[in-house]
Amino acid sequence: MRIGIISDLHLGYGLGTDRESDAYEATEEMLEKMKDCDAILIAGDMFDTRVPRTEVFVKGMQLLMKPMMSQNKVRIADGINNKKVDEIPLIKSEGIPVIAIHGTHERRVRGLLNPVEALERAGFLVYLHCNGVILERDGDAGKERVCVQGMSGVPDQYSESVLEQWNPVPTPGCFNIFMIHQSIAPFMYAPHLLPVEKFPKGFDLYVCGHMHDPVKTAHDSGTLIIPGAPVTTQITKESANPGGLWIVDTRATKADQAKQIPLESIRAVFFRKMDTETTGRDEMINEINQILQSHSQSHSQSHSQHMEDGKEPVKKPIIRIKLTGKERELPLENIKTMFQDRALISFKKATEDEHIQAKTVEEHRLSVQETGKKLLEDNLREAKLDPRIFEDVFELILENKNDEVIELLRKE
Ligand SMILES: [Mn+2]
Repeated sequence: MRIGIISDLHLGYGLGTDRESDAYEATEEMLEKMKDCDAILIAGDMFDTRVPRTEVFVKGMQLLMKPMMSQNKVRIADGINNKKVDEIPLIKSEGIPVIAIHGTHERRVRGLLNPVEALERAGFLVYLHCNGVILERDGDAGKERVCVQGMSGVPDQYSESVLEQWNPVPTPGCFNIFMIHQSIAPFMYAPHLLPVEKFPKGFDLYVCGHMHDPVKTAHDSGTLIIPGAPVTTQITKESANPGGLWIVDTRATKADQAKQIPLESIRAVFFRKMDTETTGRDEMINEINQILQSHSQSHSQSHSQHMEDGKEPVKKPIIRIKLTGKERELPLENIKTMFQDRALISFKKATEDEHIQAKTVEEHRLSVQETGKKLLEDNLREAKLDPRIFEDVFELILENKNDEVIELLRKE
């Protein structure tokens, strides 16, 4: 079987900014490129928020119509660990099955429906959390079976124990896929990491959502893929590899099994450090011009007839400049305006708080909800309560579940 694998789509990311359609366009391109796949896996963070706006949610549904409405020979034959196959209401059973887990951005307090779970109830996909399904297809070489088991995102401090308790094992006679959405060592740094060595043994393919930089490596006797994010949500590195679409051919040899497919709809990202002591306004403008020149050259090589074809014009690249050295008055707004038709430029001052720095200027505009969340987090910290519960507390408050808030705080 040919399995298309994507992750961290973050639909709804950059709402109200120049980048608001980036996630949709990348997802649309990836789904188009998966139209002859037998199944599609989404390894979490399909949406950017746990309760997407209706506009974003319906966009997600419209995107999923494409695989749902195509023809396919694969059927979902069986469930693993209490996944009841006949209870999955897939809209059109001949469509390409989409199998998804929820990510950290979509996780909700126990008892509240998360958006990926909601899509399963509406018939758009199969949702997994500590369970799995077996896909079956008749081919020239006989029946082929692929088993997909998934664990949705849980708070990092519980990831090891949840996985241990679930303890998935490969299904005999199948190509076995294990899918997870967590902070995994050694692929990222976070206070609580799940070491990759704790993954269950014997799977043919390991798929990890959450990390946004793509990776392909060997693991145990199989292959490990981090699909990565097709939209850049954090720009902090000199060179960021865009994530995106991977296609796995279960019949190919291990070396040829997984391939990343290049995407055209992804916005180019450039990151530069500039020392304010040696770089003035003119040097900055020069550097930006150079970036734009090399960008348009490399772009005209790969998509020569783009503009002439009357297709979409090339997306403005993101240029992020980190200012180091002593703080100095520089006409930053002026430079941004100067290039506004050619690039999305943002500056990051050395003195800014690290946490906020990782976002672009547009993203700084916190929504009312985010501001409320921040206030609550600070208050909980001051009251010497575990700030890790703040997200749950905040969500329960939003849902008017006051008794449950009190119960949660009492437990602490
Ligand atoms: Mn993500």
